[in-house]
Amino acid sequence: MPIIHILNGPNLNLLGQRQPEIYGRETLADVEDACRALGQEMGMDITFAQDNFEGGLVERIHAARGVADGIIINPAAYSHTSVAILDALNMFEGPVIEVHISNIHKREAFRQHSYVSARADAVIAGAGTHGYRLALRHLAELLA
Ligand code: DHK
Repeated sequence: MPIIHILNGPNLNLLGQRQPEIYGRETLADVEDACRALGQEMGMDITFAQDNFEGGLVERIHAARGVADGIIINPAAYSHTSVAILDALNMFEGPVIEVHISNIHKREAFRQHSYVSARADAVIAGAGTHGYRLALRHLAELLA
């Protein structure tokens, strides 16, 4: 059974409360439940985590090495700033899918560059929280 680590960056713990006009009304727990349900349907073992700290995300990526078959990551604001997360992902052997709930390309100029995209095998932006399930389906294809 493929092992998928789904990692979420800063402020996503407040999903559902933070700027719902941009990020929607679903909570991160709702996203986790939906991912676990789809994972079960597709025969995937899902680990789901959120971290407000850059180093915490780096350590979770290290922990995925040699353990997870694929990573789905919404690095949130660290997408636009973090060479450390890019470097950590470059040490991960499997496919990496980058997810943004909002369409970062329609937003402020500073959101339109993501360091993580230099490593990601696919980038999903603007599909809302459905983007996580799209990422799971794409990983299933890549790992088949
Ligand atoms: C989430 C954030 O927290 C922002 O900092 C990013 C991303 C966009 C999202 O759309 O999921 O710029």
